[in-house]
Amino acid sequence: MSMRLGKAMGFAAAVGLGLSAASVSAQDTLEGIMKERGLTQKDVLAAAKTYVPTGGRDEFVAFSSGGQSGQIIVYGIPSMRILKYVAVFTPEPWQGYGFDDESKAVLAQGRINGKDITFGDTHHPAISETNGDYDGRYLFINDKANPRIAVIDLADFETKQIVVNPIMKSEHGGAFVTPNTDYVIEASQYAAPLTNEYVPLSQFNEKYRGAVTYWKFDNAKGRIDQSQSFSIELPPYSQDLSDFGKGPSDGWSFTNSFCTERYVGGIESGRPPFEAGCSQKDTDYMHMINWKKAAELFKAGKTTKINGHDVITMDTAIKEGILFLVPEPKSPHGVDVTPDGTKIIVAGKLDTHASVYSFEKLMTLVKNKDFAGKDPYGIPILDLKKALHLQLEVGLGPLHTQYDSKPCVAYTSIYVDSQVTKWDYCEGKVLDKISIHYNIGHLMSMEGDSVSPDGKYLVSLNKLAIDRFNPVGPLHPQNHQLIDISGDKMELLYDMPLPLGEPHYAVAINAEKLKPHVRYKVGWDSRSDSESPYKTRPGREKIERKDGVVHVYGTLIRSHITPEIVEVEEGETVSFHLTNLERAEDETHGFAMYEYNVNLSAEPGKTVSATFKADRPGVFPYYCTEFCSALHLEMQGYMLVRPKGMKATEAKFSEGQAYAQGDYDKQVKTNVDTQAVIDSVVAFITSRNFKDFPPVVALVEDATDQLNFAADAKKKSEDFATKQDWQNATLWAQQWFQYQVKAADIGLRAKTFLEQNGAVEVKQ
Ligand code: RUQ
Ligand code: CUA
Repeated sequence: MSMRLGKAMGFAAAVGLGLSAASVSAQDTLEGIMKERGLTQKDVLAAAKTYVPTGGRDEFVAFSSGGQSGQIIVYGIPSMRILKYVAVFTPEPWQGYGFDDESKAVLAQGRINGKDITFGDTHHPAISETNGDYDGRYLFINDKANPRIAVIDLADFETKQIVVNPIMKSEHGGAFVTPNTDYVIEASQYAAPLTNEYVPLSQFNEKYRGAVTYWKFDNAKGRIDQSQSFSIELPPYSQDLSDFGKGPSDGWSFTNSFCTERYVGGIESGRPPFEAGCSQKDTDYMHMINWKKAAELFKAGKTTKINGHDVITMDTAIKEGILFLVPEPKSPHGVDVTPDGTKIIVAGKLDTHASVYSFEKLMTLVKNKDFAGKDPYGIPILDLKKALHLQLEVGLGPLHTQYDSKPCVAYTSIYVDSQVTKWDYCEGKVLDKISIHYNIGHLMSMEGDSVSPDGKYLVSLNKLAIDRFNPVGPLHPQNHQLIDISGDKMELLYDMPLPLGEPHYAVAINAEKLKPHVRYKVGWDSRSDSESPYKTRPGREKIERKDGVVHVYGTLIRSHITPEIVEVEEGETVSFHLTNLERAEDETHGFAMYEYNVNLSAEPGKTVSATFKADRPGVFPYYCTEFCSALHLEMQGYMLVRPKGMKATEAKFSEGQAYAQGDYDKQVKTNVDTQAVIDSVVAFITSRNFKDFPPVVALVEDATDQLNFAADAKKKSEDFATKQDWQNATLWAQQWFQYQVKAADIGLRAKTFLEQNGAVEVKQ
């Protein structure tokens, strides 16, 4: 069928010429599409379970580690639509992260021994908790390569703080939080001296150490308080994942380890490699630590300072009875406390079993000092058999465990078999298995780390995608697979390619618990969460030279940057401070400038700064990078750098006189007509219960701002008109019109919202 005929038929259908059913294309029926695309009933069911129609919202929001990208990936479940990348350890231009002075200061907190680290190997995100339930306030994530923990505020999804671990050189077992987010745990991985000095590997057993750090979180301030944080010295075993107790086990934390052989490698000199040397023994150790008692020891000053940080030594920990070891099957990886806190599940990478420890049994052994022995450092070892609730064969290469809303039901990732095993950890039986693609690492159930998991969905975070997607070269996307766990049998619903890797762990929260704001108070420094000293109000824009710096106090609003012309002298340090005056949702302005690596993002209300040295004479255009309005391309300006010693010249403008009185009168008439439209929209809004709709209240606030600007421009145009300066009178009348158009646009958005959301008429 030719294009033209097709169009004609579409037109005929539209005007209701009643074409017969036979001419309805196969593309118009479900059966037709299924046939054409080769979809099965199961496929269509899966699509229906995951599809979120336009404008719809997801039930859960997942925060995934972005791996070495140093970011966090935010996506919705069940649609698996990516919503955001949160910049954490790595500069990210779109968000201006690592480009504006405010976020540079956050990244600078993550410097190690004076060096900038511009990546992070993120592994485990954790959502803040209240009484063991996710509360949606904060998010934490660790960096394995350069031991650091970051704090992200979920009020605006921005990274607020990075803390550097003062004693570790490698870590893995973070971030996990206590049931009321009093502490965030970080456990080391590859042992190293806790000081920064050189120690030969021949002294590995004596001088290399592991550690676990308890970072104190100040819930009121939303920041980690380093002065109230402490660590416990551990043997040079490779500590791994950690988890905090909850309910009956609250007050304790659990940290796995592997390579308790303390093997030091050396393949280059003919010794067997680490992988062989580190898997000789049949068991490794879980470290069990009474962190509440440890916190008391810290407060009582029973610590030693290492690199200025408080450390409870192994000797003190043993003497005070806060540190125990529990054997666990060969090369364990995950350690996961059950939602009710009564059991701890550990899986050994080289063992086919998952081991379920009973916290009650562990405590009885501790209380009765019923020890099976001591490790070389004198730490009491509990008896494996006496501590177990049960062991169950779950598959080859079990790694991590997540929990269902149904009691006693757990899901364990099976790396080697590429499967998920669903099992009952109370009774010890396998309930179901499902294949994934391929080599699953972590898995995530909804709110699966909390005291009350939501069940419903499970995401399999696979290490390999291999053949699942369109090929894009040797580096493949990652594959997150969505699994329906609401019934008895697990059902695979969706494959999502993730183009940032390698994601290790993810956590998902019920979307209703997240209430991020859509704008900042005008003049807000979002990184320090306080009013910016550079906040600038409309009409107060200025350029000020102070202490050798040219401070440009500017504003951004559709569609101009004030100031539009900035002239400085070669060699001067320039500091742009830009405040986005918008109140409307999603009206972000960007700011990019030639040559100086300046690229800012100013969300509504935000104040951001960029400081640099204007080191050569020249002309440097700047502009807004977000397509914010019809006249976005005109949102531009120039920084002029005069050669050193040259006098400033008064700008002479060359555009000439274009307008006469007739033009002015015509524009004013347009404006008066436009105002009538605006008035009718305003009348509609105010006659409805708009105050019951917060998004509309915000829009009205914003429209009012625009109308005030319009009034201001109107006044200016009239002043020029009285002076018969028709050029400037007309230009200001056009500007007055610009503000009216923006007000009308916002007003119409508000009116549509009210119409679509069942607003009712109210008596005036
Ligand atoms: S990791 S695949 Cu949590 Cu870093 Cu287990
Ligand atoms: Cu502001 Cu484009």
